[in-house]
Amino acid sequence: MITNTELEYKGNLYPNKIVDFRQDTDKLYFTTENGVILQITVMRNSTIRFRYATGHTFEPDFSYAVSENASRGYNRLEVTETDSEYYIETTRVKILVDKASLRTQISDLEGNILNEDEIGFHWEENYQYGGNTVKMSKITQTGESFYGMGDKATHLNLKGKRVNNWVMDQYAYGKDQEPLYKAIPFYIGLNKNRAYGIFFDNSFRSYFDFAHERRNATSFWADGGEMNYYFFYGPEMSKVVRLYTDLTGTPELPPLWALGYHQSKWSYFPESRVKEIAKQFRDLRIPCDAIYLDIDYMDGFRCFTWDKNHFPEPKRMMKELKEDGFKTVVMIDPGIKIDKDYWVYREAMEKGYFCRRGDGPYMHGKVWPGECNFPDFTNPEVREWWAELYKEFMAEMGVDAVWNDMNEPAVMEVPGKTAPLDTRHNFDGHPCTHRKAHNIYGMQMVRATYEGVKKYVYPKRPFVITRAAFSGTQRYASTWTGDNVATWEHLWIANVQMQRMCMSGYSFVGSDIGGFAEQPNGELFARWIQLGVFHPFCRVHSSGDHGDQEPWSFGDEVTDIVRKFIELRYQLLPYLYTMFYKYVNDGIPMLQSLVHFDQEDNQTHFRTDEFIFGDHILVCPVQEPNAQGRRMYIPRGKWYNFWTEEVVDGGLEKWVPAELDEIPLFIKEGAIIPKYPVQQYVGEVELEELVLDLYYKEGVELSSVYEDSQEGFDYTQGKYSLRKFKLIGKPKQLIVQQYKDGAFTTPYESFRFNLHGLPFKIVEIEIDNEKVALKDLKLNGDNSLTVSKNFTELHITGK
Ligand code: MIG
Repeated sequence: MITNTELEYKGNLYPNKIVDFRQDTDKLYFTTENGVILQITVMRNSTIRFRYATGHTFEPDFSYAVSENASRGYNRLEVTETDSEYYIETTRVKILVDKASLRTQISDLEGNILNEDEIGFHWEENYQYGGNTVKMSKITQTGESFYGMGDKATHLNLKGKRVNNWVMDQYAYGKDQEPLYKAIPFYIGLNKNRAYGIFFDNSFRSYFDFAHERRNATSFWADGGEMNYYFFYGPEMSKVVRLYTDLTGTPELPPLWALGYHQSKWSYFPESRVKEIAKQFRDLRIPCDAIYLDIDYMDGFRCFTWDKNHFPEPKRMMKELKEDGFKTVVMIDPGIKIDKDYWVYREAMEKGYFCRRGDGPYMHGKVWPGECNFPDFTNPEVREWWAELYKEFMAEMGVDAVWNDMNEPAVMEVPGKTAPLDTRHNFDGHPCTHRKAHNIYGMQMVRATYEGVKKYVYPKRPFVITRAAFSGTQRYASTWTGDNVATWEHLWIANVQMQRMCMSGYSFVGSDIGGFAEQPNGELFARWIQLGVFHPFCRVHSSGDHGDQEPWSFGDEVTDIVRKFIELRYQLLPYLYTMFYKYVNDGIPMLQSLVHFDQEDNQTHFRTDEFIFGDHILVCPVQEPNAQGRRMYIPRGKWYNFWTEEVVDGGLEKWVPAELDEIPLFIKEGAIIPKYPVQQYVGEVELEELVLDLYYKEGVELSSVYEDSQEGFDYTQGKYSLRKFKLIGKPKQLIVQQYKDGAFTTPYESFRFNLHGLPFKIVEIEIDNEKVALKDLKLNGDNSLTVSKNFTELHITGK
């Protein structure tokens, strides 16, 4: 028997033939006979937006992901028409729209196909919730590879995988587990040395299939909303990443201390324990800039309160920590304890700021404080209120920074471990249920936190950390990869996740070094620290029930190794800060996977372990126990082994020794690496010189150093110092040119050049056309010389 319901179900629906075309400046509208409208917007020469409506109507155009500061503008937009197709051309791409099917095909101007609809846009009506399941399928090219997608704990190259985006608290997740804490629906395709990117700006649960279900098709779809995606063209992968990052934004520069080493635990309390940890760092001379207070500092897990027994005088405690060079970072969760005597709860109730269920009652759920209500951070008024809650903490008590946890939101003991799907949200004036708001809920929470922290730590810079994130969250906060495990496999996962996040526009990221759940042995902890000091955010954090996880918890040998690597990080701070500056200003990822570094070399397409820290340092973690080294791929070019100074020719796999106190580390030839002295915390030591480790190369190489006052906002008024160095190496001569920009005066007067790999003996030195007698030079031993920081051209001649 055929029932009515079965008759109504229409299955997949497809656009049919185009009956109308209209252009409105940069927007082109193609309407089909059956009421589908394709809107193509030329955002930039290489950034094109595709948006599809069914039933002749678009939703209001609104996005949490796209940055207000995204660049716009193009140099050419031409539309032509044949009997069967429309063609749209910019200076970089050509888009074909098929009149009979609405399918599109994008090629470069030489006609090489970059990306092509297979079935293209199609949809299914959603009878339960209304709206559509919106779908897109593209042809997968033979040899095509896929990258990106945020925090997926799987092979860097996504070909053959299916993933989905629904931010989730995933305690002790495993390799390939899906979904995790972040939703970043952005991928990069690479085929025949041409890279493009697709960002599906849809906050509903979304799915991506990279030639998994069908070998020749890549598809993506979402449970609701619109088919709304941006296409970016390279051909360089680095350009695709920059275009995506420009669209979704970058953060401001953090205070430099945020790039130091941070120590956390669930939880350090009472005050005496916090002090004891801090003292150990100083006694053992292990640099550390921040100490974290997890949920137990609160009074009964009530946000914005203190447990008076464990922390009787938080203001004094934080002041004393500060005097000793420690910043205090405290946790704030979204769940507000239902307690009529608790002011935050009362205020939110009075103002109607808590989320409600479909039929009206408040949404409640159990978290650490017991039964809680949850503020609707998608309401701008709620965000303003939340920001103000930080006033006392930051401005009066002296809290330095905040981490937001559990903001997926994570809810205990309920199916789905989050808010029920009928929970209602304001969505900045576009009311909806949790189905649409879930993936951006944590982002809006941390956005409000960022606004509050920024306002009340002023004139200092805000530093905020979030666990949940959607595309664009990088504008507000740094992030960590959640509750990982102290296993070797998780060391592999951490390495892949950091690279993937960096490729997905989100560079300020780190893992819980050593693992959150369970306990590492000394060897695993040492190997993880060696990797973690090369991650943009560097913090040890672990759960309370699995033993101690401080640098000194694993015996003297490991303590020394940990100190050595944390010291190296502090020496590299100017290099790391320059990486951050480039990320903020140009969208350049702080870590580059090898495929991002050299996409022309097919050998890089399936590599996961090796990566480039910034643009000149090659790192490859040791990821198994009892290793005395490992095989790794050295990318093309010449590289100096950091430990031995031996020069190797890349483009090959190589065994690299690395006992427990070393990690395979290489410096690209020609690099000039700036270094600060070891300090116990940022700002401890007055800088007397800037060390520049120069690695000779025959040929030309560019390096730069960005500096400013490390805190505050002077840098936005031109008070920064950007030095660009051009190294020109010849068989018997080395030339270094310096171009300086910005009005910041660095505290030191001179550079100390350490010249590595110089193939000649120095006989003459000229600075800005003046010969310097060798006897007048401050030569600090072999090939190390001190030069005024103001030079513009240095000639070192040899024989
Ligand atoms: O349900 O605050 O990922 O870093 O230590 C666990 C306690 C809640 C999860 C976070 C973790 C944090 C822990 N939190």
